[in-house]
Amino acid sequence: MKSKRAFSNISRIYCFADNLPLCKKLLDGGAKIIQFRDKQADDNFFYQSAKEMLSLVRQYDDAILIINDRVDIALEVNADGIHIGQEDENFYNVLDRVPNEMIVGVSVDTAAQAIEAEKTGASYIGAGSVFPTPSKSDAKIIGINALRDIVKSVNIPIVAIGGISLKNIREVMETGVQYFAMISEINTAQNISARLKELAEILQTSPTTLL
Ligand code: TZP
Ligand code: MG
Repeated sequence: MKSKRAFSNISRIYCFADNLPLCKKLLDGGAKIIQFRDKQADDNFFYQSAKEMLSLVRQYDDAILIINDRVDIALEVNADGIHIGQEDENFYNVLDRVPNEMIVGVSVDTAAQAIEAEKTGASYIGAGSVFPTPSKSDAKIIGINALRDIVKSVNIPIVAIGGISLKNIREVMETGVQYFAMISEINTAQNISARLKELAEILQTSPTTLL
């Protein structure tokens, strides 16, 4: 097993951007972990955007950029990380061909998958979808109890994802999960900075040791 770079412990909020202006708003609002996720773009456009987004992210202290799905592009642009799902390129292969310092995140929906991903050398796990989500039509909903099982099953950082909002984030926090990924609750806010601040304040009410 390769020893992977530690996941960021600077923020507990994991954000998503599919374009540069949105990415800038997130960074200006204090976001430190950004995933570039664009399911529609062709490889050329995705590659150009990833390069530009990485240059932007580099202008902000401690901010990191994780690329969704496209391993080759993450390698070409030398992003901080790659995130893959169970249905993407086999993660044994991915872990084999990325440099040691590159973060590798793996989506799981069961504790068994989480244990497997940890054993293989994943840097972190994305666990969900916790709740119904407007942002991923084919998401499997796992619920809070399955999330709690996943949190208990591994020692690498876990990012909870799917339908997390201001209304239910406290319930998610109670599982002991360290990181919280949100697309719609952050990106559709009128004022993204204010929304990020609000979420960060809630998260501070229960400090968790970040992995
Ligand atoms: N993977 C599982 S659920 C999801 C992804 C990418 C979408 C999360 O978006 P939202 O709007 O925070 O529910
Ligand atoms: Mg994927």
